[in-house]
Amino acid sequence: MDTRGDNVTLQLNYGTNDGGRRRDAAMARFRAHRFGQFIHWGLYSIPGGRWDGQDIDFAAEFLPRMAKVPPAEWEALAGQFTAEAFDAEAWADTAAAMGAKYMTITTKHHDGFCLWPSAETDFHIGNTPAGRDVLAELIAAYEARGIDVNFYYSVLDWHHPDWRYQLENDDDEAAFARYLDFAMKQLAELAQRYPSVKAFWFDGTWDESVKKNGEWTWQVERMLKDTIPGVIVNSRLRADDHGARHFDSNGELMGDYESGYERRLPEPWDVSVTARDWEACMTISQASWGYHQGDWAADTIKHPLDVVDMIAHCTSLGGNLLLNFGPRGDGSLQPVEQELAARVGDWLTEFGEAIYGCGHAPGWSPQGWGYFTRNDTDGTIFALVTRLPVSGRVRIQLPNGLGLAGLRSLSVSGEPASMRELAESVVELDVSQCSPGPLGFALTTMRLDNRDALREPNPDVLT
Ligand code: FHN
Repeated sequence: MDTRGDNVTLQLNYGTNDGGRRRDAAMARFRAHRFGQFIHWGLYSIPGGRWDGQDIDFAAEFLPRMAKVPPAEWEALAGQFTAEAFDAEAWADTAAAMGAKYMTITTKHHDGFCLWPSAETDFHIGNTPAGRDVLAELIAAYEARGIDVNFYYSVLDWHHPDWRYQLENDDDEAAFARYLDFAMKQLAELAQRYPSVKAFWFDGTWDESVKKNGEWTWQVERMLKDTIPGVIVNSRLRADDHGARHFDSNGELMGDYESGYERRLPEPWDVSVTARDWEACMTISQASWGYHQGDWAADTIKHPLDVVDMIAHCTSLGGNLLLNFGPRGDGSLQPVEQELAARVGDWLTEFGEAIYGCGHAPGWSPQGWGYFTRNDTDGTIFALVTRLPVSGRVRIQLPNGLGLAGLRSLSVSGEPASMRELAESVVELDVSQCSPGPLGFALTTMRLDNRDALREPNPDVLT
C-alpha cells in the first residue's frame, strides 16, 4: 500500500491497466464511431417472451428463468433454430441505413447457447437445423459495409453444470474452476476463429463466484489482447483483487471503456464521465433485449427522435450509444425496429457531422434545447437542437469571453431568421421559420475582446 498525501493507493495485482483512456488507433476508431447496433439473438428469440401461452412481463431472454422452463425443454428449442429467415446482408443493410458504425452480437447469452460451433459444448448452432456459421456471415456482411463487429459474451451460464453463483465449499471451488477453464477456452475459440473482431463486450459477471476470480478476469483480458492486438474490452469483465468491478479498489477504470450505463444515460451536465471512454446500451422497447412478441414490449417502442436525442446526449459527454435490436427466432428483423433504424439514419445523414469523430465540448453546457458537441480533430463546435423550444427561439449561452461570429445549418431546415446578441456571450436564434424537426448548426466563434477585428458592429446590440 502507498500513501500519497491523503490518497492511499492500494497495491493491486489485478487492478486497472490504463484507467480507461487508451490513445491508440483502435480505441480512437471506436471512440469516433459514437453509435453502434447491439443484437440479442438466440434460442430465447424463438418463444419471444411467451411460454405455454403465457407472456412474461420481463425481458424475453430471461424466459427460461421467469417461466421456470425445464432445462431439457429449453435445450429442445435448439431443434427449432432454423435461421430460415436469417439474412446477414439484410441485417447489415439495416445497420448501414441507421448510420451504425459497429455492431455487437450475443455470441452466448446467459442460457449458454452458442452462436458458433464451439468445441467446448454440444449446445451450439452447429447442432441445430440452421447449421450455419452465422457469426462468419455477419462479419463478412457488416465489414463489407465498413461496419466493425464486436462480440458479446455472457460469463454467467445457466446451462453449464459447473456454473456456480457462490463458492461455498471445495466442491464449488473445483466445479467453478472447471467452468472458468471452459469459458477461457470458448473465448480463445472466438478470438482465434474470428480475428477481425474489434471488441469483446462482457456481461454476467456480477455474481460472487466471478468477483472472487479477479485473476481469471485479468487473464482473459490478457489472452484476448495477446490473440488480437488492439482488441477492446469493456469494463464489465474485470474484478480486482478485492472483487471490485468496473472501477478497481483505487477508483481506476478496468477495461478500455466504462459500460455501466444500461437503459439510462449520465445526467447531461455530468462532465465527470468525460474523464474516460464510455458506452451506454439501450433497448428499443422499454426493457426487453431479446425479441418479445407480447404487448408488454410492443407497446413501449421508443420514438426515433428520442433515440437521436440519446445519440446527441452521449456524444456531448464523450460517450457512445449502443442501440439494441431483437431479431425474431427465424432470423427475421422486426419491421418496427427496421422503421426506427431508417428514421434514425435519416437524422444521422443530416447531422452525423456533429456526431462521428466528435465528443465533449468543454465549457459548453447543455441548455435544454439540445447539446453541444465538438469535432475531436478540428475543434468545430456544433449545436444540436433535439428539443425545439415552442417559442421558436434558441438561446445560446457561449463560454464566457466568446461571441458567435456566424453559423452554418447542418440540414435543409434552413438558416435562422435572425441571430441576435442579447448580452456578452448570449445569442438568440430565431428558428421559427426553419422547417419543423431537429436542427443543427456548426458555430463560428470569436473572442469578444477583439470582436471589431472580426465583424461589423451588430446594430441590434446597444454598444
Ligand atoms: O441480463 C443481461 C440482459 O439480458 C442484457 O443482455 C443486458 C444488456 O446490457 N445485460 C444484462 C443485464 O444487465
